[in-house]
Amino acid sequence: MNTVLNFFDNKIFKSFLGLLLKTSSFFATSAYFVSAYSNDLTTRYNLREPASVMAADLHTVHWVLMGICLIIFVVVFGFMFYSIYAHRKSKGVKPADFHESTAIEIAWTAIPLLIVIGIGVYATPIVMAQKDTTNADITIKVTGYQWKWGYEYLRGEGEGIKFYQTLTTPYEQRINQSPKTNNYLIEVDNDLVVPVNKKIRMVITANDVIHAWSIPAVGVKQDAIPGFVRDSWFKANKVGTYTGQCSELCGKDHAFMPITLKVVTAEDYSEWVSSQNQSKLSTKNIKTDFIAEAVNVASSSVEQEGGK
Ligand SMILES: [Cu+2]
Repeated sequence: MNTVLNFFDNKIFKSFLGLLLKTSSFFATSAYFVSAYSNDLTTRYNLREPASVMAADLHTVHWVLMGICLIIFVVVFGFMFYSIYAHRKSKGVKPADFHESTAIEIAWTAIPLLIVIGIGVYATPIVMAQKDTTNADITIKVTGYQWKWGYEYLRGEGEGIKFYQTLTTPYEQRINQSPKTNNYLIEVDNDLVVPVNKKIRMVITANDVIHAWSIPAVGVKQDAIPGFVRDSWFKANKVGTYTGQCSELCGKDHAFMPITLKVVTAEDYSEWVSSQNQSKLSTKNIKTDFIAEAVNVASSSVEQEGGK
């Protein structure tokens, strides 16, 4: 025990503490960490700008944990490099000789354990909140296919709407035969449209292999597993278009099945729903027209054949 007390009292430890203070104040005042903490960095370096409370919470957890990791990193490596430098053999330093210090062993078991428990207590409520899919305003089933997404509005306003979401970036852009646009590999034929400030429950599954449905801006990432149904939810609090990618390696076109979520106002959403229902009716009409036409052609050709 005495060794430990002497250790904390000695010159090396004190100068190490000084070095530690200097390093941490450098990091604390650096523009990078200030802007990272206030989430002002461009999305190029930071996480996507949050568009839901859940995503904002996840950002905070991310930066708090990064902070804890940084402190541990600076303490451990700072101590190590300082010791190596200040007590080098060429200065004639004799290594200290002490073994089996109960106090130190208890400390290096208890401190990490407390850190881990602390992180658990802090992060668990946020993880649990991600699983709470009750009281949703709209329920949408999403199915992963090689290599596109299928959507089906199961409950709430828009019930019955069904469509596929496929990449529209031309193949020529992928093979560098035409210039790439800003929406390269994130543009799709049909956006997933949802109203702002409504709880959307996503029922997630797959048809062939494991995919993962993810929109970072609203804080959702969930594996889509064939034969299983998983669910997740989000409540976007900003109107806008948010993109994501299939996040589970699913085959040769894994990189070419983006997800595009369009968050609109309640009025725009109602308008979208009625336009979808209209187009569904008209495709039904086209289908019936087409069948009638085919029957006509067939019967007329039969008549002609018969006439010969
Ligand atoms: Cu996939």
